[in-house]
Amino acid sequence: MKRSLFVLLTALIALSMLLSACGAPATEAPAPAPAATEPPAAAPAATEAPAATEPPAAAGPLTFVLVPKNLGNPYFDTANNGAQEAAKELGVTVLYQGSANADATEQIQLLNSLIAQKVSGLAVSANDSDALVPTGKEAIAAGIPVVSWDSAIGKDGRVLHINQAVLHDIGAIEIKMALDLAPDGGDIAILSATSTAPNQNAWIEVMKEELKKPEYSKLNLVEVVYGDDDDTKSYNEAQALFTKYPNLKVIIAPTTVGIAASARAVTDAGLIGKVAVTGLGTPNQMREYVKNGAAPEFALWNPGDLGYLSIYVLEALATGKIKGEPGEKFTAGKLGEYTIQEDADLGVNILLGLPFIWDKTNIDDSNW
Ligand code: RAM
Repeated sequence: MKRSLFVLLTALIALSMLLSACGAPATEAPAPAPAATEPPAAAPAATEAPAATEPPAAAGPLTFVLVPKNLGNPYFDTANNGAQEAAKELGVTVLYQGSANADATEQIQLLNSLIAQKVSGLAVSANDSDALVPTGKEAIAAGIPVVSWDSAIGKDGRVLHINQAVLHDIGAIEIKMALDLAPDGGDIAILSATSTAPNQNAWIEVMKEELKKPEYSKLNLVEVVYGDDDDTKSYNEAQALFTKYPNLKVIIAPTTVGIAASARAVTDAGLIGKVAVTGLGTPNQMREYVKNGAAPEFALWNPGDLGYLSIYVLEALATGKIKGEPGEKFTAGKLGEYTIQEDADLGVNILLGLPFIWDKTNIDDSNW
């Protein structure tokens, strides 16, 4: 990825502000990014969230579907809580439907059935960027607005992508945390989600670029492995890393499933203090591992806000308030005003804000 020195410097400044807990909007982001000065609050729990298997309403008000990579992941459940909050405010119905596995083929089958049911709009966290493009195109041709959120569908298969944080910041913050945890350097490994996941793959590319910087020269990336956002597979992959790399110092897991499984594996193997885990996690899943020292610090944005924003965008598209063109502005309830932007990596997109770091000083401040 080509970035100017200016952009690198501004990203570094944004990062250092984050790390000193006095964040400000990322300077490279044209859209307003809320400052990450305090831990993201929980979105209220959904009281009337429809069951995942419930079919969309046949007629009447707008029915949107929030599609995660897979079901059974607290990260996506939290996003759904935010989506249900937006649904109530907007007077629309939001169904939460996903496949059992984080698998593109299963996800495409689900999307085809939702297109056939003529839902009013789709918000998808993609299991594969390219594979979902024809399905997204088909939906758009059928008059169903498609946005991706969390993990992007290729540019032609969605109107726009709702981006959780600046891509570069997410990768860079993870390498920064790895050095915090292994200041003398050593072997590090990445335990990711699926090998096709567009979001994790983009962050891993950034991490590899970051590792070329002189300040990270002591960190030695030995392998990238995939736990498929499946708890058992992620746990087993973490264990295999301990065996294969006896001097492993850090596992970076850019997935909420992988980081929790890795921290549990470190704890079970009695390796706390020898191998540290970091990456992207949810506070409730990571609290015990922050406290026992297996995962002293990790980062994330607020998935509840991401789900909330996705539904506001979908409603604005479905009702013609916006067309999904760069420069258009709209207001997303409690989150305030956003401007649609366009960049080389993500095409047309909307930026939620900044990632946030949790450690033992603030892990009890968030309950989601
Ligand atoms: C998992 C999923 C999701 C990702 C988070 C960080 O829950 O892979 O796509 O954004 O981790």
